[in-house]
Amino acid sequence: MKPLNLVEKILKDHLLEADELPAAGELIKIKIDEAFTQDATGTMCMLQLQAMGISRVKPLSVNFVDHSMLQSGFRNPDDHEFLKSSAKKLGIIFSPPGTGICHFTNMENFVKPGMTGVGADSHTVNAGGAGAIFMGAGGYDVALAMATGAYTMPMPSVTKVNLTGQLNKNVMAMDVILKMLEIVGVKGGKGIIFEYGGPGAKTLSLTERATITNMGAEMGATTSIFPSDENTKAFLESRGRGGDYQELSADEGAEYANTIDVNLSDIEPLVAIYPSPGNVEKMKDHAGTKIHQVCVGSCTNSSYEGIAMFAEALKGKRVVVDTLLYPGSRSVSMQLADAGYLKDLFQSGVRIMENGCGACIGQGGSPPSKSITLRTFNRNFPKRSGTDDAQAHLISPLVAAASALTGEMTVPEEKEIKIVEVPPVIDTDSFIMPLPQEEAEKEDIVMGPNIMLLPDFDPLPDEVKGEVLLKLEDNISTDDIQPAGTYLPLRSNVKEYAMQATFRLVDGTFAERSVAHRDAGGYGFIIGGENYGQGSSREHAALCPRWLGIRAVIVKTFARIHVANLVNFGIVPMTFKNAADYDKIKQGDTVSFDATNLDGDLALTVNGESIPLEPAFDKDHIPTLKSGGALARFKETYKG
Ligand code: MIC
Ligand code: SF4
Repeated sequence: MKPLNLVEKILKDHLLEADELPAAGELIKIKIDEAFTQDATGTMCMLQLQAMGISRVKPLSVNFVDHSMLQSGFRNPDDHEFLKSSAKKLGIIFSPPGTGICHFTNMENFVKPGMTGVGADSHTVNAGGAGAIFMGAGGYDVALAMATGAYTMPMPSVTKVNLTGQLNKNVMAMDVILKMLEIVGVKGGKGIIFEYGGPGAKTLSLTERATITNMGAEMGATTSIFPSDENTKAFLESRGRGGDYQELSADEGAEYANTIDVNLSDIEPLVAIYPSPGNVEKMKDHAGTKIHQVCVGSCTNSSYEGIAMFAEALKGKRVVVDTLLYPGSRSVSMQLADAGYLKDLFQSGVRIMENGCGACIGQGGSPPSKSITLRTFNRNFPKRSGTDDAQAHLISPLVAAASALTGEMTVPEEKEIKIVEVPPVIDTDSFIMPLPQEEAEKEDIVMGPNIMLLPDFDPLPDEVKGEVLLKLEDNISTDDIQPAGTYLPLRSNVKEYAMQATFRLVDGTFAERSVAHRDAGGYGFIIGGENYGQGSSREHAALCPRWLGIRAVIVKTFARIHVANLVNFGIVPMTFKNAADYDKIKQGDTVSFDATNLDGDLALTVNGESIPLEPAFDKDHIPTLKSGGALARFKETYKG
């Protein structure tokens, strides 16, 4: 038998409707062992399950609350109630606010080696640290996975990352993934699963591995994975889950599409300079730059071990800039307390914040105007911090500690740091379990006044004609399209979220112009450059533009999750056959395309010229596009 790599083994084990794995790029349908949402994407997901008429989910499912926790007003708490009551009724576990960041809490409690999963959040890939294949997806795709236990995606190719050597004392897992970003870039991971291995992998703990797989999202990768070995076992056993362990690795002689060699011993402290996780530079080249704030946490760097290293580096000294800490979970916070670190951190002047996403998604913790903030987070896109003219650079917890003490970007000293070893605190009591089916039938779903039912969208016309409402550059992120931060309380209300936020930070007139164009019978177009839609999985970045009348997005290249979301909301995603044609189109141009045969040659007519296009959708998605979106198509075809 042909030796298989780890990705092939797990995918083969989960194949539905086929016996063999397809070639890279072809669609693959797999069984899903776990599906989850978080609050900022979850309410849409629950609305979609309602619209689908689903009364009970199939795979293990969890609704986490970790993003929208400021609760300044009724909207966030109403969303939480909606998620809790939906969970109870539909058979979903509910993780209430304060329990922890979805990816972190998921790893602590639910992920097992060899599992497959989808989550309505791009950093779902975090779970790859435990030898599982987990992917970020839009809310509709997660709702579908909850309803059917299946997920369809383009078969990725597998790149081996061969790790050798060992981390230096002032270098952390964060620096490893920054190194990968330096090598691969923010779009180089598209269509790829990175399979880590080699002797260096054995030197990394499970939480260090998760830091690395987590930020695979920033390379645009489908996901990343580490083998399951003694370190995986140690993590699971420490959480009373030894029975969930199985050893998993690639077969001897397994093949890979590509190999990247990384010697851990060669890595030095790195930093991703604002405004992209891909702008990786050496910390030492920035040493001495004045900073104004330090934030530690996020799903990337909020483990007990990471925070304990941070606390040890600060011990007995005082931070000189505003320093905020967001632990990954209640369990991590309790472990920090048991070890005495909470007191140490308070004594060092650190602000201990809630176990949640917090400043990472602009829920408080914004830096001052024109300042520099250092963050152990995974994204530093423009304006994401909530302060338009502040710059966020991404760093490891050790760089965070060294810099918080000096008020300048500082390379940490190379010295041994020993952390206090205390056992993790098991926190399964925080979860609210679903009701048994009979009781669930009597349960009502609670929907506050801000929660708007999903709009019905019309089918695609044969001739799509209208105006180019926006022309954009390369690397437009979903934070540019549909900002989060202060707009998060609007996640359950498509109309308000679209009118108040869509492209608001890029062009404040977009929403009003689009509605006027839509109401006059026009179909809106957006033109963009490379890697359009990078970043989060938020389907609102497709849903809200669709509500505003956008029917086609034409760019040089798309990011993976966003293109799936566009299809799900009936927006036709296409790319230029010749990238140079991008220059022939201006904002305000009247354009059209013939959508009668989406399987044939596609072209955009602009100023009397025909510009050839390529579909960015798969042939199988044509019926969805024609029906006006995935929900409409589901209702037409689903047999239960
Ligand atoms: C993010 O980090 O951008 C988010 C907020 O977690 C998103 C999900 C969302 O927009 O709700 C993500 O990464 O998918
Ligand atoms: Fe939350 Fe930030 Fe992680 Fe997104 S990247 S899930 S906002 S901690």
